[in-house]
Amino acid sequence: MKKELRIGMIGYGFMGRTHSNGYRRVNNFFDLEYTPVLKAACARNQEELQKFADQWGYESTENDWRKLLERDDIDAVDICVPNNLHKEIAIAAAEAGKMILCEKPLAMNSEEGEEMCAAVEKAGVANTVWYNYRRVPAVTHAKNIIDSGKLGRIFHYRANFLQDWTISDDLPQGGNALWRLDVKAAGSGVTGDLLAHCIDTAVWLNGAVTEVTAMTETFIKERVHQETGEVTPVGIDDACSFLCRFENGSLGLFESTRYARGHKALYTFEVNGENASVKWDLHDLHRLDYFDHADESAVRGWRSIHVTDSDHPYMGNWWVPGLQIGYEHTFVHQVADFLKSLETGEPCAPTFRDALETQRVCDAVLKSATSKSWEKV
Ligand code: SOE
Repeated sequence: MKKELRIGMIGYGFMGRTHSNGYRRVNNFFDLEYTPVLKAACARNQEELQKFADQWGYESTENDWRKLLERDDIDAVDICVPNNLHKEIAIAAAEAGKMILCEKPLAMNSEEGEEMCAAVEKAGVANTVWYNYRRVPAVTHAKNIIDSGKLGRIFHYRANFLQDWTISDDLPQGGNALWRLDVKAAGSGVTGDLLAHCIDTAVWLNGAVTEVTAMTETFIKERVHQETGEVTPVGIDDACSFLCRFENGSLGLFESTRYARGHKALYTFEVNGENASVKWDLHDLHRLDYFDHADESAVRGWRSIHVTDSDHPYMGNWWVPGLQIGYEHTFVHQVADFLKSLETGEPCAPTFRDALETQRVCDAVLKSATSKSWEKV
């Protein structure tokens, strides 16, 4: 008989679906002591919520997250609402003794993140933040290769996250699905939404970022607000590029935009070391490219590792070598790792404290874009 982890899901958007899919599928593929039980889904719009609850198999619904936190049949809450609500819900959930799985970014800024860390640490509740790209097998494989020392001294870390979905100037901001364009709900634009992913991976693979210099741009200055119908100034960064230094002496170059026509979600990174390099591309997510200078010159070149063998990270739990998995599996992996952490008592990274580090880099990036100078993290 498995132990139950009774989930209270707050929100029902894109991330509510990816996480629910993770909870539903995890025990089919991973052998774990725990099983998630979809106890309740919570949101204000009952009609939409009921559709979501029926589709994913939640046993009940709540329209007020405070009520959800009062229930003693909920062990863990999953925060899948806009960023401006993360802090209040997370602190209340910690005080209610609930475990917390929080969608990225952790918070609107690092001050909020600090308070959230203090709350979960004081309450001693298990916590994690859904930086899912760490759990693409090829990305975890890159981490293992770097940690084994194969690259030697690292010189460069380069990452991009490019999209094109906000180019139209008649796209409204705010409200359902478009809250990412409203600075009051999101805190920032591409920095918190997209670069946060790149920073989380970078810090995980290459260590701490010490200082940054950045530029941002808001190409479309005013948009209709979906909730009020009024034309209001746009407060988010539509694009952001920054240079940085890492604690290990390497140099970083990051770019993100929602104005790269032709790119829908192109997350790429490359790490160059003295002996070898690795590079990865979300559009070809099961491959890790690797170049090793020690190869005999006649055959030296970039090799494309198809990360689908059963001894590659996570892959032994899926099909047979050569057969791929995709984006949604990264969320299944995160649930598996969270459930495993309950068995072992080890934290499930990235914890709130780990994600606070990313938040600090984001804050320094946004500060540098305004001050036009280098900023320490
Ligand atoms: C925005 O379009 C978005 O959905 C992000 O919010 C996600 O975190 C990213 O993985 C894909 O793009």
